[in-house]
Amino acid sequence: MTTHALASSPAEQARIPELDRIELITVSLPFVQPFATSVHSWAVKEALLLRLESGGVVGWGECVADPDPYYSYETTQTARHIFKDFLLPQVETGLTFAELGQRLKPVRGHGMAKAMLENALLDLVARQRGVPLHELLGWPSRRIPSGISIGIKDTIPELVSAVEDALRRPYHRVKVKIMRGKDVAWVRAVRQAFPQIALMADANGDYRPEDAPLLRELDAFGLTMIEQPLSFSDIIQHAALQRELATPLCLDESIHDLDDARAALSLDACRIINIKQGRVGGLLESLRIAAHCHERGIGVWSGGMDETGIGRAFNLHLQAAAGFTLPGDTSETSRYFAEDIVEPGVVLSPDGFIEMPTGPGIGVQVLEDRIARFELQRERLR
Ligand code: OSB
Ligand code: MG
Repeated sequence: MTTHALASSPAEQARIPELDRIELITVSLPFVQPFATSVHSWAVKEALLLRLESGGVVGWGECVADPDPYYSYETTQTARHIFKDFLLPQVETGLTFAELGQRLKPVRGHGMAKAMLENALLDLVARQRGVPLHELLGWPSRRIPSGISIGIKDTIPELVSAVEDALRRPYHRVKVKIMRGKDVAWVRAVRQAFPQIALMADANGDYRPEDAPLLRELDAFGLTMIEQPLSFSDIIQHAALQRELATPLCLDESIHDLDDARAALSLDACRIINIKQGRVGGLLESLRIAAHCHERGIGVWSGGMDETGIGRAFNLHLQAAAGFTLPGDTSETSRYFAEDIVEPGVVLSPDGFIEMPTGPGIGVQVLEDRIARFELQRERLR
């Protein structure tokens, strides 16, 4: 298949229906346990949701931005501002998704706000047609191999026991967060306890180029990859680091769109890309990045942003596409929330796979009464 055939989704030519009602809703869901990266620890999931109504059909989108800028410069407030003042004014009945994408191009960055809009429109159109989202995207259903991302812990035994719990489910790959001071000894302990598992580490940009000798010590543990060891803004230094390491590097925060992915690959800055549809401007740009990587033999996988069940469902449908061969970060709902805002939640089969939702659109039922209970703010725009 050519890049074009792989990248060009039937959804590009789908048309935007007349929107009768548009609402932005901010919800806050308590996490079962806090989630910590090298940068910050989150005890709740605050998410901006977009609810679109057309002819009695409702479509949902979720913005993956946090209320704070500790993963990305985008926040729930910047996404609200960009959506209301710059994205929504470009939406017109009858435009194709490809045309809408072109209209949104002049808005620099703000991929999380753009993804929320595209998600809600795609869910709406798929529901109106009565087809599952993966079908609108052009891919048949498949079972998704699941991985898990384990946050920074206080002690090494706590980390080892969290990995042990994950393997009992069983997840297909375990990612552990690392940071300066919680790295080589921590990964060594996990590797010694579980010599055979697919294991990787994610630093969320905590290291500097001069830490290369320390990071090279991780080569001893046969990691599938090291994710985003250096700054979110630095592709060049990742290229230099990749030359020093045997372990493949994976970029997350550094990749905001197809152009970033092209730059990273032409510089050999990584051998794997973590595609978060919510970070790169949506599902259609994700498919373009996946196709570009697939053609070059570069592995991709779907990351996560601890989404509610709405965003998690979008991540699942994306993984129907070719190229998503590595297990992603889509984990079971019960790992994040005691109560979610959709039904059914994500559960692993006994062999560690997730079944693709089968209903129209994202294929899960959005529980509006639950949303009302977790709601911080609701703003009607139309
Ligand atoms: O770096 O991949 C990351 C969660 C929030 C912000 C950044 C990251 C993550 C995760 C968890 O690793 C992914 C998930 O379980 O959804
Ligand atoms: Mg990451």
